[in-house]
Amino acid sequence: MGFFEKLKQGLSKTASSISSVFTASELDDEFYDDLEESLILADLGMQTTEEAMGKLRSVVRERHIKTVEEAKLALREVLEGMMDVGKTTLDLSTKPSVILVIGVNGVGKTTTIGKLANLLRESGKKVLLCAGDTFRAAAADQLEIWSNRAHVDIIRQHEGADPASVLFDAIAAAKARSSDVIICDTAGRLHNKQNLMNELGKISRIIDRELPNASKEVLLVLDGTTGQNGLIQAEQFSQIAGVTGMVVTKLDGTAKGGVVIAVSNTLKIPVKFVGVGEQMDDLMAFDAHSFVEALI
Ligand SMILES: Nc1nc2c(ncn2[C@@H]2O[C@H](COP(=O)(O)OP(=O)(O)OP(=O)(O)O)[C@@H](O)[C@H]2O)c(=O)[nH]1
Ligand SMILES: [Mg+2]
Repeated sequence: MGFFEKLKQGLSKTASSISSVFTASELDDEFYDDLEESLILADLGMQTTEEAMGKLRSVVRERHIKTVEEAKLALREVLEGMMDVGKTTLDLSTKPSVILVIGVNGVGKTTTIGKLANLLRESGKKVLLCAGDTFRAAAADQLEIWSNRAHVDIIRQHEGADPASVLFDAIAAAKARSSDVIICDTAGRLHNKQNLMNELGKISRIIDRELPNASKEVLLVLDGTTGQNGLIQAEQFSQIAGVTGMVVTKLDGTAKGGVVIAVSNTLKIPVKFVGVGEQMDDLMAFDAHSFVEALI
């Protein structure tokens, strides 16, 4: 199955409730009410839904749109525009570059790192994984399994080690081995914001000290099935960590796929990747155009 088909299949639950709205015969109040309701159900959230509805009404007015089919195309355009909040590609221009992967427990950080490592290796990059989640005993083991699957190196230490020290080792190894990209896993503990802030701050300082001119991406992972709740958590995370991009996972089979639009529109941070399954090739570079086409 191609990527677009996979995305379309993943989003089918979300898409089906929206598409029924477009079987209406007239662009009347009932149409707008139904559409608004379906966007909220798709988990775009109140704020993003209201903005989208307002924009759609203006476009319909300005262009003298008369048919439901034309309104559908206009809605796609509006939503695509709302997701245009920054570059969706990674900046990996230095050797090495660093990608820090952060997010709440269980959202799919480690899995995403495995998939991303594979994608980057396939594109010709020499990748080094850093087992920066030292909080949980099995975390480094899990990352090591992914490093084997993706055929990339890994630097790890014992459980309970200081994540900044693991990263320090990884940076030294990356320099010695001429790696192109270091991808660093982290523990996701939001229940103690201060701890988290301290830990991420320490990690950032190590990068700034050891690789002062390196390109640095901070990817915040969000579980797409958690919808608006996940978005609130993501918002808190994004305030403390200088996030440069979002990854929305578990879009396979959720009815809440619209959260991707809410994420870009409310956080004003571009979604860079989406996860559509648990396998190695289930991560795709995000493309707003294909996304709205699969959704609507
Ligand atoms: N269906 C589906 N499952 C996913 C996806 N991404 C991750 N998962 C699953 O989500 C679960 C948690 O993934 P992890 O990668 O361990 O999440 P994490 O954020 O590293 O978790 P912690 O290390 O505990 O904070 C695993 O069972 C993954 O297989 C996805 O895109 N689709
Ligand atoms: Mg993990």
